[in-house]
Amino acid sequence: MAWWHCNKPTSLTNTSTSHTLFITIAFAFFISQSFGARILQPHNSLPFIWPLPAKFSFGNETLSVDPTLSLTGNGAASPIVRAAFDRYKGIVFKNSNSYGFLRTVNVAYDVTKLNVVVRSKSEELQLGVDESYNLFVAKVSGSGGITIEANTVFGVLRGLETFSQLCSFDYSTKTVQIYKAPVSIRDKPRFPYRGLLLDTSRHYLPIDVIKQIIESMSYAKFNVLHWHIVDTQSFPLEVPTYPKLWKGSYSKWERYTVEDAYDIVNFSKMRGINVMAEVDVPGHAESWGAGYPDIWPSPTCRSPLDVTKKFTFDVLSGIMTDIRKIFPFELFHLGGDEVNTDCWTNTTHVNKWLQVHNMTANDAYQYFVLKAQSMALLKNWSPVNWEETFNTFPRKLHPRTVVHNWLGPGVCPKVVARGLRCIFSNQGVWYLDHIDVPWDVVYNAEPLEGIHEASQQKLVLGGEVCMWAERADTSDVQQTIWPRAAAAAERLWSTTQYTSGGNSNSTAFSRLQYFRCLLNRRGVPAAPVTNFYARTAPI
Ligand code: CP6
Repeated sequence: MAWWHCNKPTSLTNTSTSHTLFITIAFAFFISQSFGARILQPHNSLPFIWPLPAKFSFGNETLSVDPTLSLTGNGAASPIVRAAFDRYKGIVFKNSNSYGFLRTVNVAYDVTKLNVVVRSKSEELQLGVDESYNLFVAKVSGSGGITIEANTVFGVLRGLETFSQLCSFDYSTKTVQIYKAPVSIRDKPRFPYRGLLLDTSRHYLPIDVIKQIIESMSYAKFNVLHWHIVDTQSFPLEVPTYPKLWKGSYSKWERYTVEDAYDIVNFSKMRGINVMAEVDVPGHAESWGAGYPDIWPSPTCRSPLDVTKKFTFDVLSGIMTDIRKIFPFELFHLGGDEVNTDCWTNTTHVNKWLQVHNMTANDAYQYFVLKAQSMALLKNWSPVNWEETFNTFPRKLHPRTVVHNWLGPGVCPKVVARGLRCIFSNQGVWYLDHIDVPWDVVYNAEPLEGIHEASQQKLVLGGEVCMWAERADTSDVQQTIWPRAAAAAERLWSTTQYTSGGNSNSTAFSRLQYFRCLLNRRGVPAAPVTNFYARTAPI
């Protein structure tokens, strides 16, 4: 027997259908008796919106929504809003539109208009862009409608997602309904940076798959795709200035053209998602040498890149110049992690260079990272570096650096104490490729742990879940990302009033199961919330 089914949970079903409610409660009781897990226990105080909005209130009315719902207000002038409105109509009215069976004439729908009011005309997407929105649903006689108010179109996108989660298809009347109207929601994100790392070097991911993942990210209100494009294993990206670099791809079909990269950035922007590119140096870069072997210290010493040669930095600079045009996001990730300098000291010409410059191998590592930073800064990027750079030379990093935590807890407190910004990705809790980490461990990870001063808390930009791809490819990447990425998404979006302490786990468990079903309904192959590897059932 399936021990979770995708029925509408009791707290959002129309409570007037009391027989359904009774059966659901009876079923929940049966489950709790037989399995000891009260997974269907209703908790009516929290709506089934993932991630939870900051503030909400609900009434007790059920409203039907017109499948020819029209977009009004000044938002209709924005191509970003119009495209999103069409996407969400496709999602919300999926069932009712299938074969045109539903006649829309002679049916009086309660809600016929979606009014979008956007205050700012700017459609520039950057870190810290205003994503707040208000969402009101009410039955106003004659012109019943929904209103989304936001300062930017990106706030509207978040509001449309929430709107879509309020709607459900009622199979008896074959209409889309919103329960518990009137609805009033005032929402904004807790953190400005809510990221997912995709690794396209260990396994190539086709553009269509990357787009599916970006689309699903928008369902959980993520706003940064950290594209770990190249690494030791392969170099799939086209770089016009150094065209032999993508000789390091696995095959000539497993490549991204410049046009593909633009396409990904534009597709993301339409969903309010920034793309942060990563070019990880000086380690994790062996594949560069497939096209340009001179960039290796020697044929047997291939990592880290040759720190002694001007050519190495010419290639790095060429890559940056080419991709700066593609990625408008102000953050650029320069890696800097897991650098083993043994082969620098063991290679004759590098060792000699170290002596001439009176440097240790560790000094040369610092020299490389800082040189890469200044190149990125000249292109008006803020550099992001993995935490080893901070752990090794904390006082030398440029003040605009964002330090990316991964090794363990307690790093962001040290980073922000030095006045630098931080992104939380502790590998013990937010590395999605660690498939034995259960959803509630992901959920309970707290980016602000150990940081008490408000001024320091502000320096934590947010966090990122990482989908390293050594052991995952197109066949399983989405079910490895979801649903656990959603647990982090709520941590990053919603106030701790709901996500921390007390019985947050028990309410989150069934809400997350519901969100996972929503992903499945939308065609996203999200795995069960609990599974063979991570089978915790809270409570
Ligand atoms: N690749 C790169 C990786 C990892 C890192 N950087 C990594 C290290 C350890 C684990 C998972 C991933 N595969 N470039 C570390 C940031 Cl357990």
